[in-house]
Amino acid sequence: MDRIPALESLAPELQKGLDQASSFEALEALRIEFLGRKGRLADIMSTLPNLPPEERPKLGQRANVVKEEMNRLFDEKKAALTAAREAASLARFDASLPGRAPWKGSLHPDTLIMEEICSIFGRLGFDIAQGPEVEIDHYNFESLNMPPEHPARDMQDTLYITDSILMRTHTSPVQVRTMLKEKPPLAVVVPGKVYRRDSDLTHTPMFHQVEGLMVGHGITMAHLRGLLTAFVRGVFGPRTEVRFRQSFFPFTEPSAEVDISCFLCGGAGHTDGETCRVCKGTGWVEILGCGMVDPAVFEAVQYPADVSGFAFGLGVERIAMLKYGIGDLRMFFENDLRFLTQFSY
Ligand code: 2NL
Repeated sequence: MDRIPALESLAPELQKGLDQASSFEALEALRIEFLGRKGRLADIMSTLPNLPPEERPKLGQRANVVKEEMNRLFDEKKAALTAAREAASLARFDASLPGRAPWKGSLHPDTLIMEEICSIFGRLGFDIAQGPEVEIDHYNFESLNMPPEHPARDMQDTLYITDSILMRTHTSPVQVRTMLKEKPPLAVVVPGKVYRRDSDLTHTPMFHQVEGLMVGHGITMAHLRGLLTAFVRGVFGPRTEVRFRQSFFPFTEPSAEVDISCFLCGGAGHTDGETCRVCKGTGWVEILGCGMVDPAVFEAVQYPADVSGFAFGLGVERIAMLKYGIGDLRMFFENDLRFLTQFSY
C-alpha cells in the first residue's frame, strides 16, 4: 500500500472548510484542526511507526507534499480574506470628507527678525559672523574699553561661570574676535543670544541681539547714518525717518541712540484722535544704539591708528514686539503654539 486514504482526503476536506470560512478566526480554527500540533495531519503521522519499515519513507514524503499543499491553500485563503477586508474598508472611505491639515512648522519671531536683519545687511555688503555664548572677560569687557574697575561694568549684570569666564552680555566679543582674525576693511553683522542677570516683566536672562561693525579707512558717521537709514527702511517701510540722539557707550565715541518715525501713526503721535499706542504720542520710537568705534577698542585688537569704523547694536525682541505688535516679552519664551503658529509663512 502506498496511499493512506485519510491522508489523501485531508486537502480536499480542508478546501471545503476554507470555502465556508469567512473570517480570520475561522481560518485559524481550521489551521489548528488540520495542521496543529494535535491536528489531523499530526494524527496520521503518529501512525507511521506502525507501518512496515519499507513503506515509511514513501508515506513520509507523501505526507510532506500534502502538508505543503495545505499550507498553500491557507495562504491563498488568507490573501483573499485580506483583500476582502481592504476592499470593505475602502468602501467605507468617504473621499468627500474634508481632509485633516498636516501640522506645518513656523519660525520663531526672533528667528524671523534676525534673518530679516541679516538679509538686509547682507545686501549692503556685510558678512555674518557668529561666536561662543560662553566668553572670557577679556573679549566681553576688557577689549571693549571696560577695564575691571570701569563703572560701565555696573551697567551689565553679568552671569559669571568663574572669575574670568562668563555668559556674554552682548555679541560684541564676536566682533572683537573677528577683528583679531581679519585685517580691515571689514563689515560684519552678528546675530545671537546674550545673557544678563535680570528677570522681570520686561527683562529675561537670555535674549537676542544683532550687532554690526564696519571698519576701514575714512569710515565716518555719514556712512553710519546712511546704512542705518537704509536698514530701518528695509524693516519698517520706505517712508521711515530717522533721528539721532546723543548717548553714551563705553566702546563708542561719539555715541547715539536712533529713533525712527512711528510706523503706526506716521509720526503724528495720534491715530483717530487717540494717543498712538506705539510711540505714546511722541511720534518717535527708539530702535537701536550706535556710534563710532572708540580708538581704545582698535588699540585692544592692535589695529593701526588710522582706521575708523562704526558699530551698532539692537535688541531683537524689542524690534519683533514693535513690528508684530507683541505686547508682552514673556510670549517669546513660553512656546505657546497659539502664539508661535501666528508667524507661519
Ligand atoms: C544697544 C547698543 C551698541 C555697539 C553696540 C560695538 C562693538 C564693538 C565696538 C564698538 Cl566690537 N561697539 N557695539 C556699539 C554701540 C552700541 O549697542 O543699545 N544695544 C542693544
